[in-house]
Amino acid sequence: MVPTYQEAENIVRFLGAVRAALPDASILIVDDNSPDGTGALAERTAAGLGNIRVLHRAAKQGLGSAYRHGFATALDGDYDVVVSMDCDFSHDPATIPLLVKRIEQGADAVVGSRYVPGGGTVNWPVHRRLLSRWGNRYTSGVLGLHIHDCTSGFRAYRASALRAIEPTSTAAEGYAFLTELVRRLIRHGYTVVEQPITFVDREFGSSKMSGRIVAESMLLVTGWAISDVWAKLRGRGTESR
Ligand SMILES: Nc1nc2c(ncn2[C@@H]2O[C@H](COP(=O)(O)OP(=O)(O)O)[C@@H](O)[C@H]2O)c(=O)[nH]1
Ligand SMILES: [Mg+2]
Repeated sequence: MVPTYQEAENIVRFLGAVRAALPDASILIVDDNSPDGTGALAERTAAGLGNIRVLHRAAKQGLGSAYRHGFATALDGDYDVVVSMDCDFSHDPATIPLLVKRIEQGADAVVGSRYVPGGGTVNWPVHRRLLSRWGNRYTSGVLGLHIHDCTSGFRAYRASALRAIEPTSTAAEGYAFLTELVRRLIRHGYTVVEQPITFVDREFGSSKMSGRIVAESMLLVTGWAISDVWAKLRGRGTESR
């Protein structure tokens, strides 16, 4: 499941690379009517490669919304594992089999992680690196999660676990959506593991990240942390009564 917006320079090569990495996988593209024609290019490539579906949405509605739509569509199908990733080659298609293998070995979800030994980022501007590294430190710290890269979109999920946490009932517009899924998986008692990845900044096209998305993530994460503390206090209160 791959959200795309303005990825005309990447989409054709990307679809070929995913097909080469995992020939039997069905590919789902969720495109928000990219003005550069990404959706049409995906359709044309799909006609050649087969087993690729393209969801065409009317307009840019944000990453969270694209993920909700894409996951709902994927979960409607009869799949055992759902993989999500970006289209800009920051996530190496050759790594997909490693993520899937860890699900086969027993994990319920696998997060491709930049912030565990063996993982890293290449060519990312220093402000993005700092923001991501410290944003993730804050997130896992205040939410008490053992995952070091809660905002990585390169993941594999056991379909039954993804279905159980109801991704469509989330609300975030940006990458806080990804943090929310990790939080829900762990709260449901699912096994979430990290697979080290090297995240390489895109060569073509541009990032759609914005200050608004960063602010949303900070606010949501802080709100969840406060509600955790509140729930704990109330829990204690009940016990002592
Ligand atoms: N459908 C859809 N895809 C999006 C949207 N925003 C970003 N994407 C895609 O989501 C992935 C990650 O976005 P990107 O801009 O590379 O984020 P960054 O890696 O954090 O800078 C890429 O495949 C984008 O094309 C959106 O509003 N709608
Ligand atoms: Mg990117």
